[in-house]
Amino acid sequence: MGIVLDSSNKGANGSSTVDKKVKVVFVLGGPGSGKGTQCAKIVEHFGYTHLSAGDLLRAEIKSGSENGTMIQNMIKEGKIVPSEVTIALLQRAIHENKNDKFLIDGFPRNEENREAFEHVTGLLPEFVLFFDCSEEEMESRLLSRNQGREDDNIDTIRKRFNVYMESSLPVIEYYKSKGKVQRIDASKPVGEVFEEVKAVFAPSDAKIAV
Ligand code: UP5
Ligand code: MG
Repeated sequence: MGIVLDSSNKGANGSSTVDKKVKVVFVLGGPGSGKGTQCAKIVEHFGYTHLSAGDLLRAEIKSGSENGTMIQNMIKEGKIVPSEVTIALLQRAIHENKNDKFLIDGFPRNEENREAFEHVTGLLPEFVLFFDCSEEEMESRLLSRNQGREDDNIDTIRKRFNVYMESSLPVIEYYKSKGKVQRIDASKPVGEVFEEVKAVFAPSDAKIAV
């Protein structure tokens, strides 16, 4: 598979480790569980920077990058893009941002993603926010999203669910075994879900109210 790596994500000494001290929270959950929706609210209330791996990959397609066609084909098939591509995009986004706390949404999606990210960046998540939602509810949300996403059709949605069950749930299980998972019941209305999310972030991280 033709993967083109961009060396611009590397530091001056050629090392690819993230060299500033940053705090990372992984936001995981099935397709349509509400990761993006809740991340926007967390940004607003708790001052994190939101990095959606899927959004970064879609921007890479739009930018006409040499990896664009490969990424587009993987997304249409609901497959997981090679780690080095996604990690390079995440690393670059972290480097380019002055903030020191990041929500990484939709990544890592398999064990290999997880291991490679740890190895390349040296970063471990503070915790993992897990949006737990029934497949029935996720499917209905995706089918009524209407934002023109090429993967929001029933064929691709089924493939995304399979990949989630087979490859992504084991990552959540891994973090559970490390005591790092904060499970949220994501099938409730947006506001109710956020009440649960707030309880995870507040009070330690809350912006000081004035
Ligand atoms: N909605 C949200 N919350 C709701 C609620 N509580 N009640 C009712 N409706 C709710 O929400 C989805 C829809 O539901 C929206 O219309 C929203 O209004 C409504 P959203 O917040 O967008 O859910 P999210 O979990 O972000 O769903 P998304 O479709 O983005 O999840 P995926 O994980 O499938 O998509 P992602 O963009 O992360 O990845 C897409 C593809 O990119 C993957 O399939 C894969 O091919 C590739 N990819 C990689 O290869 N590697 C990566 O690391 C990341 C992605
Ligand atoms: Mg999303």
